[in-house]
Amino acid sequence: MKTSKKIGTETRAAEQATTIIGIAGGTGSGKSTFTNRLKRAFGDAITVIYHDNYYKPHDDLTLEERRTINYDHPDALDTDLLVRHLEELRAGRAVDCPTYDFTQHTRAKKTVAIQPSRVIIVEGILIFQDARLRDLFDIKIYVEADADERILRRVARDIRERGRSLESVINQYLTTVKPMHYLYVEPTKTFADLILNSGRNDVAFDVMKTKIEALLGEG
Ligand code: UZR
Ligand code: MG
Repeated sequence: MKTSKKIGTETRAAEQATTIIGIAGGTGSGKSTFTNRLKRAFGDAITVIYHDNYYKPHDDLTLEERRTINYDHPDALDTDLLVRHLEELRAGRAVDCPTYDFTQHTRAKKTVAIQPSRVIIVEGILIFQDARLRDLFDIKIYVEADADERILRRVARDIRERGRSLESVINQYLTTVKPMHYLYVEPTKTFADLILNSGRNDVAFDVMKTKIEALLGEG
């Protein structure tokens, strides 16, 4: 929350009123579930942006080739675009957010208009990896879960929702997801203001709900 004094311009006023909350954690940690729970509690009063929607498109490659890309490396994401969008939103301007088709491993055609709001939640495995993003976040939360629980959730989800086979999930997990998690995701826990226990998050939810209510009620 960039409070402090009024500086005069409309833009600056909008900037001051925006609090950006980053929610990170490994794949399958429950970060989307926690984020969605907050979104359900506040509806249109808050905005949620998923870094997952900012995976770079690879229209020049075939589906087979796209399946082999390392999506757990920071370079797989168009973080420049996300940073620009957050700056726009903080300045009080709406943005057109890309969307992603996980079954086809590419950007989907439609975009979603995202309106500026007082509270913006940004969610993703690698959002604390980028220094520019870290600087944009007023509150950083890391959702912690054991690796066995994360892979179990991931298997269930990727088969059910992302059109994968058990074999492909296992293969992807061992070749990229797991090594990249320990290289790029887990070390960013150190940047978190709050580390939340995935399996026991009712208290954390209440704390964040109270905090957001206070932010929305302010001035
Ligand atoms: P969450 N991912 C894909 O599987 N395919 C893509 O085209 C783009 C991303 C996966 C990515 C990462 N990795 O582990 C996961 N791989 O989406 C992040 N391999 O999403 O946090 O919701 O699990
Ligand atoms: Mg998710």
